[in-house]
Amino acid sequence: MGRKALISGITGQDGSYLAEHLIELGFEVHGLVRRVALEQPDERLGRLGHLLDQVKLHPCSIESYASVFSILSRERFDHCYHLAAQSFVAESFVDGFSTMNTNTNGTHYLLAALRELQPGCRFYFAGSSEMFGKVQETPQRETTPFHPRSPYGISKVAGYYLTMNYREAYNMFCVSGILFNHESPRRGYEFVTRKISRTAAKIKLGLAHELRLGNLDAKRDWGHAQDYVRAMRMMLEQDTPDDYVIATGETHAVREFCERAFAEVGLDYRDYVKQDPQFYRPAEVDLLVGDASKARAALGWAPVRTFPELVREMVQHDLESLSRPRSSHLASASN
Ligand code: G4F
Repeated sequence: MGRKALISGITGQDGSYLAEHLIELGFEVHGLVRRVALEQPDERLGRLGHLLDQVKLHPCSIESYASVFSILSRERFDHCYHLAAQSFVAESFVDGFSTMNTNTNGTHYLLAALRELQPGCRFYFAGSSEMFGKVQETPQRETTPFHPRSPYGISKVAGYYLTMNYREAYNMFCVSGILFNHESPRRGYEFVTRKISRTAAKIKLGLAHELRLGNLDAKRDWGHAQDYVRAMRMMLEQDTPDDYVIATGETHAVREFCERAFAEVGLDYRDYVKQDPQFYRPAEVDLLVGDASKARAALGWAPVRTFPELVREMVQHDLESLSRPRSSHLASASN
């Protein structure tokens, strides 16, 4: 019998790469999606277009325990990857209530339903380097104290401790991956890397004339999402459950991402990037850089893509997709 995996958030960047990875390994892959995604597949299932005949999608609201319980009472899984979340940090300052509700209760509902119905299913929680927030040490590792700086970061700390509590209290195989920023051509347009790569490509093609950003001095440890989903699966295949930092160990400023992305299309970012107060956050995370040596030693995980390769891939993808005729470019809008 092949193994079965359930992915919440399968329509997102990480969910789509993880689904591909698990299918390649022979898993039967199921995904939880909002009903509206099934009603508007062209807009909402874009990243899964090439996989739709290989995954089974279940309409589900992770904000409803009954909805989660109902799916888990119908299908049994070996792995459950909980990636669904309101993941845009800036939005969490605008609507902290729904961010906390979706991210905290969604995690709790899945854990509680698994405990009730299939406690042997291995559970992965998408933790985040945003939990370190105002960092207490550099680089950040599994033992670094948390100091979240946004409702999003706080919701992830809550999810992390819920996951740990189910592991300790009920002896379930529950782990958190503390993933640092990870990007790709499938990244949502609201995140800074994709906003930069897309707008640099637009400016090059004469479709935009400037790029408005917030804090250019914030530093992030940016890896490639395709490398990071491998680590999620590896964590669930260990003998004992544990939490791991996943990061490249390098940090770069937003300004440097701009510099490289614009250089990729032969432009100087200083001629186009304008700082705009509307994109500043009420509390910023100034510097993130992770130490993934535990994951390297225990999982044998290491990133493959470098930072310059990541920037190049994103900009070239946006340049190509924007250069295509309108209909085909819509089809690949969220690749
Ligand atoms: O791309 P960002 O929005 O990502 P952020 O806030 O670091 O969070 C991402 O990574 C986390 C892992 O550490 C995930 F948990 C989370 O879900 C998400 O995927 O912003 C990166 C930096 C910030 O310092 C922000 O202030 O870029 C700065 N920035 C400057 N101008 C901007 C902009 N960010 C956005 N989104 N848009 C701007 O115009």
